[in-house]
Amino acid sequence: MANKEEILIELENSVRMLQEEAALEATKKALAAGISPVEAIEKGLAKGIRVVGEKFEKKEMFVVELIYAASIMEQAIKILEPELKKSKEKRNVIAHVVLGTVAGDIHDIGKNLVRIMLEAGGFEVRDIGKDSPTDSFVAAAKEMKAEIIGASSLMTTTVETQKEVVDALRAAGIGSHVMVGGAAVTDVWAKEIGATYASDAGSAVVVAKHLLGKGG
Ligand code: B1M
Repeated sequence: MANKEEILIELENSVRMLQEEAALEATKKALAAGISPVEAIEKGLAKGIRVVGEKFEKKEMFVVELIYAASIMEQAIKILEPELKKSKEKRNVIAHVVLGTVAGDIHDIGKNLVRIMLEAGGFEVRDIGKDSPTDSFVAAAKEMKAEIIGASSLMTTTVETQKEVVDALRAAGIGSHVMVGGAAVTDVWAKEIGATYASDAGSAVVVAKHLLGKGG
């Protein structure tokens, strides 16, 4: 049986080389070997898809290949999802979160992982999807009386829209915490726009609890 390191490399390589069957097999192998789904994603699948992104940027891969890599990743996450959600017990809701990818940005794999992890961590999440108009963040925040608003952005061209979300919330008199994340986002940017940065799905839970003064 392959060891943990080998399986993580298999996960990374199969996504990187667009080998769908191998990626799904390696994902099942990871579960059988007791590798945590978060590790399988962060140290395997996601590393592979980021290499695809770099190759796309260098024009060594086409957009169809980027789309195919994303579909492999999504299928693999579906296999991991039940395990990801396992820690979700019946308990009181810690707080309410509105979560979306900002307008102009259709990337949602990372945002969906953040949702799964927040839900598993005891938060009630209203996922308003990808390419979400700023008004939708404001409307959902009001409706849900959300303590936290999460805005994801993967592109340098759409991070500015996170600021628009913060400004629109404040203009509507909503003082909820705003958490931002995504590949194009930094801690410095988050501070600049009056939000809080979370680097990955696991730390989004820690950051969300911290914002509410609930440890983590
Ligand atoms: Co595109 N894309 N893409 N893409 N894509 C990037 C982002 C890019 C960096 C690739 C590159 O060129 N190197 C580049 C952006 C460049 C820039 O910044 N300007 C890019 C581009 C250019 C584009 C298009 C414009 C390409 C085109 O059509 N010519 C187009 C965008 C159209 C649009 O949005 N208007 C496009 C499309 C796509 C696909 C549809 C093919 C697909 C997305 C499918 C989907 O999401 N359903 C795709 C993909 C897969 C990528 C890369 C390769 C991988 C993204 C991903 O899923 N990563 C990406 C390269 C990269 O990110 N390095 C790229 C895996 C995921 C687990 O990680 O999303 O980072 P991530 O999420 C993490 C953390 O960031 C964090 O937690 C997650 C889990 O740990 N996190 C949060 C995310 N959101 C958070 C929110 C939080 C907290 C933490 O709080 C609220």
